[in-house]
This record gives sequence, structure tokens and C-alpha cells, in this order.
Amino acid sequence: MVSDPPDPVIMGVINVTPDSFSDGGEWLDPAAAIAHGRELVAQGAAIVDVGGESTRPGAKPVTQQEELRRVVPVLEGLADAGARLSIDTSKATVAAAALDAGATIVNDVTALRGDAEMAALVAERGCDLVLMHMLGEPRTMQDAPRYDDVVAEVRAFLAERMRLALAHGVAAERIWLDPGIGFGKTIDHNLELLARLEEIVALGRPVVVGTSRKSFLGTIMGGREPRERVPGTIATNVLALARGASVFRVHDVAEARDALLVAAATLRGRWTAPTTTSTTTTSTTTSTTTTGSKPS
Ligand code: HH2
Repeated sequence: MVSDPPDPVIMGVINVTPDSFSDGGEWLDPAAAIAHGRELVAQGAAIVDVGGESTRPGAKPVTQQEELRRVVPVLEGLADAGARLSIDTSKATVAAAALDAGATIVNDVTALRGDAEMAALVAERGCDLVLMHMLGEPRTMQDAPRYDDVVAEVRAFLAERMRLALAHGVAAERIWLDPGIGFGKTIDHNLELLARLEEIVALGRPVVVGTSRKSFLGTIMGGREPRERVPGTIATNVLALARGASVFRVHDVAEARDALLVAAATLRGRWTAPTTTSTTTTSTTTSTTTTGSKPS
């Protein structure tokens, strides 16, 4: 366990897709997605991550045109929402349009393997970059994934992708790392990665953790639907914070924000009063990133 945890940064999720595993179809209408994004900011999200293609096992690939049509209006509508915007894509053209629309973070679940143009784009624009580990590709990744030592292999992969990004001119301080919970991993793989997260943190860059509502939580809890997995999401986020993770990608921002504020204070043995109070209502409050500094 790290002695003093990082200031937790909440990355709220909006999937502008018909088929995402937990919120598919909910935010396909741009106005609904924008309102939801504003609500996530009011609840304490310092970052809003917008995605237009589901990565769940078996999800259908989406064309570039369709992905652009889904995400660009939502990013434009959130440009003044008071949070940083992240684009969850592996296509360089989508990332470029998203950066033009106000995003400053590219969240690439393929870690620059999906599009040969992505590394140069990120280097040129000087944005932040999330490199995530995935074994194989979404369609097949959950077909009996195997590792000799999952943590050592994920760590080596992330170190290699970081070297590649650096070689393309991405600045080291722009890179964040993510073990890719649920991406080509069994329940035991996910748990081992979370238990030994310090080994990923030791690579020296901010670590992003995305356990939110994922199926391994539902299975451990004896069969829970995605919306019933919030307690499991919180448990894994709090323990990941204790092990040095700094960015928490979640659907349920209000719950994660409160839990992580208290967890950080408890781990430190001291607290500071939030400058603003988060709220679960959208309209009146603009408040919010009370959870501390952002990785830079
Ligand atoms: N998980 C998902 C998508 N993008 N990005 C990062 N960096 N880390 C993650 O763990 C991660 C991610 C999958 O979750 P979700 O977006 O809710 O579902 P879907 O891919 O079905 O849209």
C-alpha cells in the first residue's frame, strides 16, 4: 500500500452507443448525452470520457462516419461543462475531430495498435494519452485468455507501448497507463491485477482503473446486473486508490466521488474541506472537481 495516495480524479463515462454493456442506448440522443455529461460534472467528474463504439465482447465494429456522428456533437455540447473531455476511440480521424471539438485526452483501448496514425496525431497535438492493455481484440478477447504472469505481462506491454509513444514524440508526462480490467482477462486475472496494482504504478505514470459495473463484479457478488454493481465498483476503486491508482473511470460518479474522498482522507489520516459540494441534480449547480489535482 502506498503511504500517501494520489488525489483521486474521476473520469465519468458516457457511451453514445446502442450496445454498450451497461448504458447502451441511453445516451444515443445528443441532447440526452450532453445533459448527462453535465450531470456527471456536477457530481464530481473532473474528466468526461465520451465513446462512440462499444468494446464489449462481441460488439459490432462501427464505421468512422458513424463514430464521428455520435461523439462530435456531444463533445461540442460539453466543451463549456467545466471538465476536461476525453475521447474513447482507437481511430485517429475520430480522435482528431474530438480534439478539434474540445477533447484534450485520447483514451485508446488498443494502446496505439488500432491505427498507425494515432501516435503521430497525439504527439503533434500535445494531448494526454491513455494507453490500455487488451489481450487480442474485443470480438475474441474473452475466449479463454491465458497468461503465465498476468501482472508481469501487462506491465511489460504497457512499458513497450510507452516506449513506442515516446519514440513517436509523445511527451512522457502526457502518458497515462491502464491495465485494462476485463479486456482479455478472467476474474482471477482482474483480481490479480488489482491486488498487484503497485507493479503497474511503479512504471511511474498515472494509472487509470476501469472496473465500473464490469461483469466480474457481478459474478463475485453472486449474479448482479450492471446497475447493481456499484458497491463492487466502489470497493475496487477504493483499494486501487490505496495501491496508487489516480484516475477512476466510472459510470456512477456521485458514489465514486464520495467514496474516494473519504478513502483518500482515511489513507492520509487527514482531510481538507471540499471547496464546493457536489450535487446529484443537474440544473443549478456548476460545481465540482473537489477530488483534487489532475494528472498532468
Ligand atoms: N473500459 C471500457 C471502455 N473503455 N477505457 C479505459 N481506459 N479503461 C477501461 O477499463 C475501459 C475503457 C468498457 O466499459 P464501457 O465503456 O462501459 O462499455 P462498452 O465498451 O461496452 O461501451
